[in-house]
Amino acid sequence: MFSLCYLPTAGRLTITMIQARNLKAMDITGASDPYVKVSLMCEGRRLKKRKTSTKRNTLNPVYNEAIVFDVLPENIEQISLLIAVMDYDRVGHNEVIGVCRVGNDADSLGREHWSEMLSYPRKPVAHWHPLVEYQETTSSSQGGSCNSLKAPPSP
Ligand SMILES: [Ca+2]
Repeated sequence: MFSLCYLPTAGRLTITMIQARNLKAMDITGASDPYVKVSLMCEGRRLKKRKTSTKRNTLNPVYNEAIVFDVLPENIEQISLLIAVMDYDRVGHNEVIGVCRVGNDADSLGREHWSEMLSYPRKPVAHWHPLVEYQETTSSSQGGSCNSLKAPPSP
């Protein structure tokens, strides 16, 4: 479960990772060491990423951690968030437990959550999201309107 909150005047998108439950066990201990990686995406490209702390040996982690991205109002329509729950491993690669997406171009709940956030600016909106298996999407789109995200706010 996470909440989304957008402040149009400040151009600030806040995602608060609240908790997850019934995660898949990735370790032989029968549990996982989950942390959440949030990527700010634009047309298939990752612009920025942030992650939460790692909760050790649990399938029901509680985070209550806020992640903030700067997104100008003129760019909010083009971006989406890729939220990946990861299992930390001391040895070898960290594995993806599952992902979900929110944004204008996301599926059903991801799109509804996003439009609810835009309809109620400054108000955090929280929802549970199901995790799906991660599939790497190959996108060859380059440049385009994403470049404008780096522009400074107009005076
Ligand atoms: Ca692990």
